[in-house]
Amino acid sequence: MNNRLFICFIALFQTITSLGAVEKQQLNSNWKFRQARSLVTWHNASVPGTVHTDLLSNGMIPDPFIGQNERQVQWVDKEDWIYRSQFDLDPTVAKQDNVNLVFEGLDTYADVYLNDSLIVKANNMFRRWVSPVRDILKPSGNVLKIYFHSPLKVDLPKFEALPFQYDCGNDQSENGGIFDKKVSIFARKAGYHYGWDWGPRLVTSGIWRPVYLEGWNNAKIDDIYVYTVNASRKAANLGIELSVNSNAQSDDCTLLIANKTDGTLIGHKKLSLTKGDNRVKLMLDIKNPRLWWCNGLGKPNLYDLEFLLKIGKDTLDIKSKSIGIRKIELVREEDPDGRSFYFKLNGVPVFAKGANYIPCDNFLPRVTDSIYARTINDAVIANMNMLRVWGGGIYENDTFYDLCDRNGIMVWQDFMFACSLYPAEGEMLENIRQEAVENICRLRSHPCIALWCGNNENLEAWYNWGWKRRYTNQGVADLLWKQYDDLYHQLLPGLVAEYAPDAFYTPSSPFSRKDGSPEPHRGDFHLWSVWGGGQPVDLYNHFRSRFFSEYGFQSFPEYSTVMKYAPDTTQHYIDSDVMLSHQRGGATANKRIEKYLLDSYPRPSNFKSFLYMTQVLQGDAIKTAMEAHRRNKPYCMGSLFWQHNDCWPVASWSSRDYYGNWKAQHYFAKKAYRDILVSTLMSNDTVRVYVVSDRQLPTTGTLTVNSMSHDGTQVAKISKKIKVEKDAVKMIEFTKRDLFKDGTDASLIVYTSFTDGATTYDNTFLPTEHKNIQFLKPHVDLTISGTPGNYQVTVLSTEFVRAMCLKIDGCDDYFFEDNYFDLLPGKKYTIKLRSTLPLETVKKKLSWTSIYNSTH
Ligand code: BMA
Repeated sequence: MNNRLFICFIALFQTITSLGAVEKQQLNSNWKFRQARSLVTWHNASVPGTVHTDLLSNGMIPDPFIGQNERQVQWVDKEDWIYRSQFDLDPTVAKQDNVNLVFEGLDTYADVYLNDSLIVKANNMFRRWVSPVRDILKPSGNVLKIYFHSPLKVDLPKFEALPFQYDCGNDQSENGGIFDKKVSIFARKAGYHYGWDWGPRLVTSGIWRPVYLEGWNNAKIDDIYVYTVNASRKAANLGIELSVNSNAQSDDCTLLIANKTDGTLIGHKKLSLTKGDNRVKLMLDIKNPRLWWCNGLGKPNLYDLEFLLKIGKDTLDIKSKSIGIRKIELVREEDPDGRSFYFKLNGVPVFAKGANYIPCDNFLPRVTDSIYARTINDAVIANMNMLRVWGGGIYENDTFYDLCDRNGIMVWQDFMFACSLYPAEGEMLENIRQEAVENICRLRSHPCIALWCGNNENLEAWYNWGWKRRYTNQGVADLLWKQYDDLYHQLLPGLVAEYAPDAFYTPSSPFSRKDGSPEPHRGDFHLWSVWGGGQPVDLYNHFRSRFFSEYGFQSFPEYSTVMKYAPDTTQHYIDSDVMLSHQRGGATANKRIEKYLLDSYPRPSNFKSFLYMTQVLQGDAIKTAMEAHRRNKPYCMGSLFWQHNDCWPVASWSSRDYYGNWKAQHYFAKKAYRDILVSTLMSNDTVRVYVVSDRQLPTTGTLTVNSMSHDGTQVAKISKKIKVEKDAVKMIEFTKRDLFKDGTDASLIVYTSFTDGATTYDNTFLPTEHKNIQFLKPHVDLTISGTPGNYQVTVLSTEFVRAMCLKIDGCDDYFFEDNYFDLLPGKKYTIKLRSTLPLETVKKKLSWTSIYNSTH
């Protein structure tokens, strides 16, 4: 380390506060809004916010998430709205030579006036809007006014003008009262706002991200891009590119880069700036770097860097950035099986374990940092290493990616196009180009970003959903394909290559080749034959693909959640109006859940039990898939189920409901995604037990297979010492006779466990369908100990308890570390319970159910 530079750097830091870095003035307060047509009445508004949430907090609309209220608010998107705020200029900002007004996000068609000058005409919610306003600002009494045009009114004429329709099946235009006029594809706005098969139609408008003034003198750092050129455990080579905006020509500039943690200077460069935008490039060598690893493979090490821009002795700007040193590659190689699709992190092939992610709310500004933190933490504790930010939502907030960086969650990032064709030409294509450049630049330094993907299922729709054939007019079909090709095969990959050359791009998900249907042996695949196609869950055991980027199964949320949207208990049956309006997967979806359930499980005894049973059904189905995918490693290298979260309370494919409650599926994922999985599969007379290891070293341990009856009578117990190679699958075969002796399948449980001495991994396997099993009435001893924040619940039963589910009735503030677990006869099990409730309350309100209890 260079001592002279270090001292100079410390000196710089000491003077920094007194020097003019970029000054910010937040403009998120003091807002009012009104319907454009109502000329007089202004109401209080929140920024960031939406028209809907402002109407709601002013008591002007009912809560659209309750009952069928969504229907009563459909007028909102047909109106224009005006937002207005008055502010005095901060003297610190007033002193600056340059002042920009920055909107981090405007949803969507918005004319912005500052002191009556029109300064922005926004038309894309995914872009930032920056406008130089130094000359328009006054010291006091500035008026900022935003006119939001109804997205429907703007886009309907575009629809009417076309002789054909763009396919966009998820747009619930009928619910919006505009018949089949699907206009969502004309707006660069989150697709799910127009409704989806898990979401309501709530087409928002508003200042959905923060707004502020930023002022600076001379020069400021606009953007910092840090990427890993090479990384090994011994040395890393980083590329750094800065955009610096300068007022004037200057030859006396310096850029300093410091490691904030220890104050060391790790890079510096003399610069000569020209007026306007400057690109500054440099390389950094880091010895013995602490590499960024994903959850499960190592620590997600980050370096907190500080970038200082100086002219002569004055510091002009200072910016911080946390970076991770890592290489992520998407490996697409021809091989004897077809074509691979897997990720390599720092040279290590990674089996991707995770889920698809949608926005956490229909009203995006309501997603607080703590909701983001919980959402990512729930991925981490379920042993996930990847989330896919799906293309019908948004490019997420910075907080989301910061959390993924810090927690080792790799992000598969879709561009915001899903299940639709888009008019990608002319101004729209240019608008998309800007959107893509901005978002690539915003996200490109995040170590979590693993892949950019052009769209969700648009190619599949073209070839497999009959879209190509539907356009019988050849001219129209050619035009649509040209637009598809221009966007996903020309524009977006070109922009990724230009602005994030270290990143990987895939044109669509699923994808095998440009000009054909997705093929499971040649790329990523969405498996919807189970659920959508009505095929039995067992198909998951046999259907192979190189990477499952989607598969899913629906359930209802738990009773406490249903009570929030359906407080009227007369609505508690699956065909009721409210239950149907909180099910967007099609008219038959609730029936489909019921059919799958009754085909394989005993009949639940009441509505509450039914909700619970659908979660067990869903959990069992997705567990089957997760385990099958992992058993198929390395042919298959990824399993991302649909979906990690909900945007409102609803029956859906989510593993956690809108309120963050874990469904059975999330608990099952936590187990199925551990670094070692023990999984059993039976066919004819053979029982195969697989031990799947994601560890990077060989593991030796004891595998035990224990078959017993539901009252605990042991039938057979076989233990073996085995060695599982690193990152490999070991299979051990038994005959049915070995394990079951003369017992019948229906009366047995197969309990498998693998222990390496320190940790035990286990699983239960029931050799026959639930509906054919005579579950015994469980006699459970339950004790609770501990103090608020840290309770232990111990359960012991003389009979096997399938999918034991603990709840604290009427309370929200609790989390069981494990739930919906199988309790073996005679085996004590202690579960940690996090809750701030007093012990007495926990004791009084703790209840449990199981398959037996829910069906008798
Ligand atoms: C997928 C997604 C979504 C959809 C989900 C459930 O294919 O891409 O568009 O919501 O299935 O049907």
